[in-house]
Amino acid sequence: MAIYEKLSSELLTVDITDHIATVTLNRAEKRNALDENMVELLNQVFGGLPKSNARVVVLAAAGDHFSAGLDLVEHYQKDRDAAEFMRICLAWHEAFNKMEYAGLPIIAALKGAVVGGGLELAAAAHIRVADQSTYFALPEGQRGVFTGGGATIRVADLIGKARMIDMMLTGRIYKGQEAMDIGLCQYLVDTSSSLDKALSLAETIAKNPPLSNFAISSAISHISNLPAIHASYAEAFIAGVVNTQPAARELLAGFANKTAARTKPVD
Ligand code: 1HE
Repeated sequence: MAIYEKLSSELLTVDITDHIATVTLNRAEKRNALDENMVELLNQVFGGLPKSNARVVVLAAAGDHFSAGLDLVEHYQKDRDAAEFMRICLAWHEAFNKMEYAGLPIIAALKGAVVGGGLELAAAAHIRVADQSTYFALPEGQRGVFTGGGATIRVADLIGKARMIDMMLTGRIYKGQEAMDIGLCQYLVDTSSSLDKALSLAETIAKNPPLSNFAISSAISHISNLPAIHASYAEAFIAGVVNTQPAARELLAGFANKTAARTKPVD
C-alpha cells in the first residue's frame, strides 16, 4: 500500500498524483472546524508526507469554507481546564510546525471562512491562494478566547501585530484585494477556483530540484528566527549545499548555453 493511502482517512483525504499531494479537509458539515481528531490527523499526514514521493502539497477543503477554526462545540462540551487546553495547543503547534518546517512546500487553496484556527492553519502553509469567496477573520475576542495555534507568530508575521490585534479585538474581516494588499494571501483568483490555481502553482514548483524546494520551504522560516549574525552564516551554509548540487549544475548549464528561459515578464 502506498504511504499516502495509509495516511488518508475519511476526514482528511490524501492523494498523490505526479508528485503533487492533495490533502483535503473533509468535514464540510462542520465547516471544517478543527477538533482534536482533525489536528491529530494533520499531525500524522504532515509527519508522513515528507517520506512519500510528494514534492509539493496542496491543502484544500471540501464544502464552501476552508475552516471555521477551533471546534467551539467540542471545546464547550469538554469544558477543558487550562492544562488540558494548553496540551491541545501544543498538539496544534506540533502539527503546524511540521507543515512549516518539514521542507515540503505547501500551498493552501482557500475559500469561504478562513477564520480563527483556520487562519492559523492557512498561515502554516508557504503560499496562500484566495478566491472571491475567501474571507479572513480572528473572532477570538467575540468568542472570549485567544489564538492558540501559532497566530501570534505566523499571522503577526504576515500582517504585522497592529492589524492582528485589531482583527482580534474588533472582529474585522478582510477579503479580496484588501486581504492581498496586507499580506494575508499571495494570490487572488477572479473567476477560477483557488484549487485550480494552487494546483497550477504546484506543477511549477514540482519541477524545481527537490533540494532547492526543501531549502526554500524550511530554511527561510528557520533563518528568520535567528539573529542576523547567525542568520547570515546559516544562509551561506545552506547556499553552499544547495548551489553546488548536481541538479543546479544542469540548470546553470542551460543558462550558460542559452537554452534556459530568461527571467522576464511574458508579454
Ligand atoms: C462549528 C464551527 C466551529 C461551524 N466549531 N462547530 N471560529 C469561529 O468563531 C467561527 C464559527 N463558525 C461560524 O461563524 C459559521 O459556522 C461560519 C461563518 C463559518 C459558517 O456559517 P454557516 O451558516 O454556513 O454554518 P453554521 O450553521 O454556522 O454551521 C454549520 C455547522 O457547523 C453547525 O453544526 P450543526 O451540527 O448545528 O449542523 C455548526 O455548529 C458547525 N460549526 N463552525 C464547531 N468553529 C487554537 S485556538 C483557535 C481559536 C479559534 O479558532 S476562535 C474562532 C472560532
